[in-house]
Amino acid sequence: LTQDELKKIAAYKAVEFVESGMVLGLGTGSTAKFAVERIGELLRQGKLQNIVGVPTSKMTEEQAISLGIPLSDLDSHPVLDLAIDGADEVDPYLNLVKGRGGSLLREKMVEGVCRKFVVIVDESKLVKHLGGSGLAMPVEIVPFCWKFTAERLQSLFEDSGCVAKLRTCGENGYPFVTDNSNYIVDLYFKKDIGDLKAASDAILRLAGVVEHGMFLDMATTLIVAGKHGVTVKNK
Ligand code: DER
Repeated sequence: LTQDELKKIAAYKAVEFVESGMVLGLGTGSTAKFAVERIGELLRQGKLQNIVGVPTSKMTEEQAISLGIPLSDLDSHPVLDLAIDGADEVDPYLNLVKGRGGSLLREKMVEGVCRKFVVIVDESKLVKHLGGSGLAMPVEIVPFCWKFTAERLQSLFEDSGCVAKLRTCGENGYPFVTDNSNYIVDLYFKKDIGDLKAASDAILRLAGVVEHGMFLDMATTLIVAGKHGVTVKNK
C-alpha cells in the first residue's frame, strides 16, 4: 500500500465516528482531506444528515464548500462534537506536532473545543519523543521583527541544539504567510527538547509568538494505518 492509501484508510475509519446532527471540526492536510471527502460523499448519499463543519483553514473551507458540506464557525458553535485531523508527529501519549501544513493556529482553536479529537496518521508519523523526527516544529509568529523572535526562540532551546528557520515559499524565498497573515518559524532540534509542557510555556511567553505546533493532551483517539492494518487507540 502507498502512503496515500494508508492515509485514506485511517481517514475513512475516523469518519465511522461521525453521526448525523454532529458539529465537526474539519482538519487540514493530505490525510484530513480524505476524511472531508468521505464526509461529503456520505452527505450526498444521505447516509449522514444535518452535519455542520468548522474548517481549520481556507483550503479545507474551499474543499468543504465544493462538496456541499454546510459550514459554520466557533462564534456560532463554541463547542464541537468531534474533530478529525492529521498530524506530523505522534508520541506514545498522543501528544502531537502539527502545523507543517501551516494551519496550526486555527487547528488548535477548533480542536481545543471538541469533545472528541480523532487523529489520523499513517505509521510513519509515530515517534518516541516530539521533535525526534528531525523535522520541523512549527511556531506561528507575527511578521513584525520576525528575525528577533526567531532568534529568541532559538536561544530558548540552545541546549537542545535548536536551529530556527523562517518558512519560505518554494524558490522565491518569500516568507510563507498563514491564513492569519502571520509567519512560521520552524524549529529543528538536534537533541531531545525535554519537558514538553515547560517548552510550550516558554514559547508562549515570548511576545511575538502567536501559537506553536505542539498539541499536548488534546487528542482523544488515534487511528494509525500501517502495512499490517489499522489500529485505534483511545486515551
Ligand atoms: O499542518 C498540519 O497541521 C497538518 O494537519 C499536518 O499535521 C498533517 O498533514 P498531512 O496529513 O498532510 O501529513
